[in-house]
Amino acid sequence: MKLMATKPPSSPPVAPVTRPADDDGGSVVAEKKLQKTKPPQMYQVVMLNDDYTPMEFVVVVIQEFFHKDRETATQIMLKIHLDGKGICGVYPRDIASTKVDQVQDAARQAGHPLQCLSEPVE
Ligand code: TYC
Repeated sequence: MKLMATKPPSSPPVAPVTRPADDDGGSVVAEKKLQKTKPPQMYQVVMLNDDYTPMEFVVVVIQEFFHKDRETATQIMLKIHLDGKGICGVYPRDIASTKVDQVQDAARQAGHPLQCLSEPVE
């Protein structure tokens, strides 16, 4: 059996179509508002000089925990030796904190006073 509605179904409301103006001068601001994630605050791992830790130990630590080749690790070590401190790497907070722990554990085990710390970049 065929039932007739009294009225034909109404069509759904249609959103007004808006088109961007030819001038797209506002598009950069609009994209910024839609961005939900921002890059994390980064932390630099700073190693400190001391008078007792052997240069070779520092070079090996920088190679092992900061994945630098021997030449780069040696340059970083010498910079720390001459300037008093130097940056070994830059990471998100938890990774930087883990690097500090790894360096300090290795130094303690070897009986060296080597110290490092992490601090926010900028
Ligand atoms: N100054 C140390 C020495 O002459 C070497 C050294 C370099 C120590 C860097 C610590 O973070 C350091 N044996």
